[in-house]
Amino acid sequence: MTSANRPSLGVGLIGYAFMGAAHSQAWRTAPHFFDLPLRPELTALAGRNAAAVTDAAQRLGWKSTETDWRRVIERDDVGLVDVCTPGDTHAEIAIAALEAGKHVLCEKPLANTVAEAEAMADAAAKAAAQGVRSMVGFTYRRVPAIGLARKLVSDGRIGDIRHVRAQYLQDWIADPAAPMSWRLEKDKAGSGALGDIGAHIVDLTQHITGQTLTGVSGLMETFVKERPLPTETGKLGGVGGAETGAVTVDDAALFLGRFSGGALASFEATRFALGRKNAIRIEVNGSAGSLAFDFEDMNVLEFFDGGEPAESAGFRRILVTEPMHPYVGAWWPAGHGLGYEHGFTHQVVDLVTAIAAGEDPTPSFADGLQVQRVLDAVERSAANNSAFTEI
Ligand code: SOE
Repeated sequence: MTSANRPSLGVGLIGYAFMGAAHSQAWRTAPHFFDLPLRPELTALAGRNAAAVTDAAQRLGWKSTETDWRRVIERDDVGLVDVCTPGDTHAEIAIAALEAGKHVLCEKPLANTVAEAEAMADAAAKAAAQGVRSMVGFTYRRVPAIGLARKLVSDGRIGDIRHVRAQYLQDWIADPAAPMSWRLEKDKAGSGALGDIGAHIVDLTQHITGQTLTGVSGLMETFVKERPLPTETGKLGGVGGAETGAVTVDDAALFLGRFSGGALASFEATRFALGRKNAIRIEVNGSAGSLAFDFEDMNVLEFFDGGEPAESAGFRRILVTEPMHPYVGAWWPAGHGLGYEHGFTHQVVDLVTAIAAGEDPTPSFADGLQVQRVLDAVERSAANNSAFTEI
């Protein structure tokens, strides 16, 4: 069968800002580089402002628009709903879509509260029994170097894991004049650095190690409590005016954790690490070796093999661009490298492949709920003088 006569999968995307644009390019690109069992159609894009959503649909390649997400779910030509809205609407949209028999891809963090995430995971389990699939968008799992890190751990190359050290460092609001955005409002985002970027390093470290966090001790801070209201919005940030609004989420969240296999972990999620733009740094130390990753050098994984003679042992830089590395064979010759957007494309590939195979993709809504429980435990710990809080 040629890709043109594969069965189609109509996609309805809700939201078209930063994440909507990233998902749009993934839906457009995936079938051109990967041999997908279903042919994604960019069927409908939803947003509340008719003129803005029409403009976005033209730019991003969507065939039609809706101004009410409910209409997308009602459409017979939509088989999958992709939720790229702020967290306060994830539960309502995703549950309605699953109940209508639509597969769902939902941006991270899964929800704003554990209760919402539980309701979503319940809806996903009921839908799965009817063959309806769901996935939460922890897209960095699909960076080839992260896939290789997970493989090296599961192949035993690191041995028993003793330490996990994870940081997600950004600086886009380090300037107190940086304007308000929905990401700084608790009602819309649930939490700040903790949920937006801390959620990624919780998911990534659990994914790489194959273990889960069992307890945490946290510290959270909001350094700038009042910011200019935006007169213009950008992908992140924008332009501030004279009026101000209250920041109701954390600017930084730090926590210690214990993993189910006995490893001790430290986590740091901040939007105030001046000069660090999107530095996801993960280091794992085991009894047989160590691994280190930094997203700002995302095509590289560092590996220290503890079995090598001390005289010549040292961290080696593995350029993760060989055709046998995860996903890489579909792209460019060795050494040419991938970027941020490729993780989203790989996410579409894995989701569509699972749907066609009648399998549940990962990370599931249950995985998203487990991350939500970690975030909630960090918040409770921070509110209780960093008391160790079980998950
Ligand atoms: C903003 O902090 C953000 O866009 C996150 O929301 C994304 O999940 C992350 O990939 C990049 O930073």
